[in-house]
Amino acid sequence: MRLIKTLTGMLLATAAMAMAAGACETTLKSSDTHPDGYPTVEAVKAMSKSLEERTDGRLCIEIFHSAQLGEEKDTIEQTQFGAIDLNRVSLGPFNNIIEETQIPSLPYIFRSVEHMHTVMDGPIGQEILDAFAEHDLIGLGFYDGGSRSFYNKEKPIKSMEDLKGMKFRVMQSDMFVDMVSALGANATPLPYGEVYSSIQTGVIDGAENNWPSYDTSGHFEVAKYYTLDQHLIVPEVLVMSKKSWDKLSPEDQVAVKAAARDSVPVMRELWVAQEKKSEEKVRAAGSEIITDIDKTPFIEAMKPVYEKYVTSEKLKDMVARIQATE
Ligand code: GTR
Repeated sequence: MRLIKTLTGMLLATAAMAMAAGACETTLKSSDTHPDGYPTVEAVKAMSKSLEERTDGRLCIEIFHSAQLGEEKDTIEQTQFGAIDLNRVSLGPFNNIIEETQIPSLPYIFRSVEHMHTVMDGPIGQEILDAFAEHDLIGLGFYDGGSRSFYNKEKPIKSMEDLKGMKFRVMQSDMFVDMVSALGANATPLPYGEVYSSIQTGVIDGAENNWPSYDTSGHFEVAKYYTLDQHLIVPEVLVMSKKSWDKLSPEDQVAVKAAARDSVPVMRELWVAQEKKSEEKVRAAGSEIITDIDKTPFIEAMKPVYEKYVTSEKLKDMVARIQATE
């Protein structure tokens, strides 16, 4: 009797330890380029918790943050092959693969973050998520990426004139290369992890990103002039490998979608707080923030980008519907 009691006690203790470690029957592997604590990473942790609850412990997620599984472009390929189950990425690196993702990535397409939310939470967002299916991926939901602006190490940029001839890193998307060219500057597409040293060594003068990335990447240390021209409000996306998806029961597929949905409000709340925290940090560290900038010439300069990328009737219609969304 005593032996049984001891054994039962040991089993319970092991189970408790396993629960504490977040163990579950099947652990899905998820990638993120950002460090632990970043809103996207924390949101996927919230998703894991919800998923574990919704599936009675059948599924949970382990997050490989800080680009442990590679840079975004490579991890997208690995997700398509099924070597990575889940991936949290910007829509930018999908632009060359899935044309629908170019639309919410167009410069100045959204009037505000609220406008972006209304569009991406509605039927247009769903059409874009559905477009992933033809590319061995399942689109699960959108996260926020704030608005992206230029920063550089040379000088305060106060107008489009000041951008002339400067070299900026962009995400690996042809459309972003054209966007920078249309502004009179030169673009170099590079993986995120190479930006810091490329600015430091002068391969590029700067890059463009949102407050939290400008902060947590440390780019503010090497590029102190940040001009809030807000040329992009690119949503971020959470995708699952179609290969991993197909292994799940229909019931668990429903749970994955629901858990992803549960994580969106968590992400949005964390995002707002992080933007504020990052802004305070980089200002205190001595970054010079240029807010007084006329965006009109920037918006006008984007016409050739729209002409080059918004070509089919389907994409033109999507742009028109976004512009008509209140
Ligand atoms: C960040 C985004 C990342 C990555 C990075 C970049 O804002 O959250 O997913 O795309 O920008 O510029 O590569």
